[in-house]
Amino acid sequence: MAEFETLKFERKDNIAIVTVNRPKAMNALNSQVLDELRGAFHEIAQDEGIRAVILTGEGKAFVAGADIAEMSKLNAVEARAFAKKGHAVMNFIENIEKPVIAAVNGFALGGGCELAMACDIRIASEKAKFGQPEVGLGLIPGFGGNLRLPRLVGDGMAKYLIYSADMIDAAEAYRIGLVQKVAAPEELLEAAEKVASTIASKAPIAVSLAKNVVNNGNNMDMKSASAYEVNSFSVIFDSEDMKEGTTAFLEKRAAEWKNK
Ligand code: CO8
Repeated sequence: MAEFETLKFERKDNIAIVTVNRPKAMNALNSQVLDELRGAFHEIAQDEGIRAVILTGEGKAFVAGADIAEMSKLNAVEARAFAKKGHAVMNFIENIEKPVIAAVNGFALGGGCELAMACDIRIASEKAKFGQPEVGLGLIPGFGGNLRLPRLVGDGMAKYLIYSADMIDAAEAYRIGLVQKVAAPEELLEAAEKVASTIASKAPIAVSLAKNVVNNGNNMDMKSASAYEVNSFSVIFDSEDMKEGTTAFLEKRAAEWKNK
């Protein structure tokens, strides 16, 4: 596995665990972290043995945003390049054909909340805090927050959070549907690993196809999305794993997946 300066990249059986590791700067996303995240997720995308991914942060923060020190010096052309780099990373994570779980251990602010939202599922520590503080800095969200937050929690709540820059705790994030589970801080990774292993025990080809249909379906009108689901559903009937899953059920035994 590749080595990184700002990330820890580990493997536990068929689960990859990526930890943003810049705790002195609250894991803020500078260009190097964004480049390394892209590198790690490219490696994960190509590794057939990895069935699920956990993304977390070292120390008090998940990620406390884009790096304000780096950003404060940018002109418009450089800011565009930085925003494009951030979007490329978020889009890559969002569309990688493996489930990605954010284990939000602490502050997920600005670009950090945007990074968590690019993941498929968010599990939060009771200590986690979420927010889009950009307007308080004279900025607007720039790594997809204006786009993903309304899709996850609805326009009204997203606008409230973005315009007010209010920070919310894990319980409120759960209440509004921004996170799917809350765990005690010391049990967060265990909770994320449990969800990751449950998903990893299902047919990988089916999980990745479901991800593809949910993601693409979200960006289509209902009629096109319906046709897309019908076609995707039928394609899987030519997979070995569909035959294995249904046969194993009928033979009352556990399925053995081949990812084919
Ligand atoms: N960028 C750079 N450094 C940071 C960041 C950040 N986002 N957050 C924290 N740090 C640094 C602090 O400057 C401090 O450094 P030092 O020790 O050298 O003084 C160190 O991390 C520790 O932070 P604090 O002392 O502030 O720790 P606290 O526990 O008191 O507070 C907070 C923790 C609440 C997380 C606080 O640090 C904070 O409010 N951070 C900033 C949060 C924020 O505003 N994030 C949004 C940034 S903007 C953004 O993400 C836009 C995304 C789109 C970009 C588009 C590009 C064009």
